[in-house]
Amino acid sequence: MKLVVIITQKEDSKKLEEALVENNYQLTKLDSSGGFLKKKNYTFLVGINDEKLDKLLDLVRNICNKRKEIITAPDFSGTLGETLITSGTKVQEGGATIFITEVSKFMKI
Ligand code: 2BA
Repeated sequence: MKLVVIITQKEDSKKLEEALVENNYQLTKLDSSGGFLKKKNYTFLVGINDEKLDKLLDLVRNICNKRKEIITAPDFSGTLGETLITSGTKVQEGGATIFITEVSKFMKI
């Protein structure tokens, strides 16, 4: 069994949630935000049997918008380690960030 953690942009989250439910995936949706851009995003926790993983990844691929380059907002500035990040910094966003972990035990009590 796997626990799949999917971080999506707000714009894609509703569609993804609907598609997961339609395709019989059980999920928990958490409000979250990125540490870097501080923008609201959503994190899905999806527990699945291994054979459902490929279909899940296909759904995410089809729904979550492709990664694109954006320029940080004019009022954005801060440090990241020793790097100063200022307005006008280019970063990639969109798509989804996915962690796939092995579940050693699963139970409902
Ligand atoms: P944020 O942390 O707000 O990051 C937004 C985008 O800014 C990232 O997009 C990436 O392109 C850029 N970025 C983030 N940290 C950076 C850094 N240290 N140096 C340069 N650029 C940086 P994505 O990679 O698509 O990430 C989207 C969101 O997914 C992130 O929002 C965060 O909420 C989550 N995420 C991504 N990687 C993660 C990780 N390794 N662990 C936990 N959460 C992660």
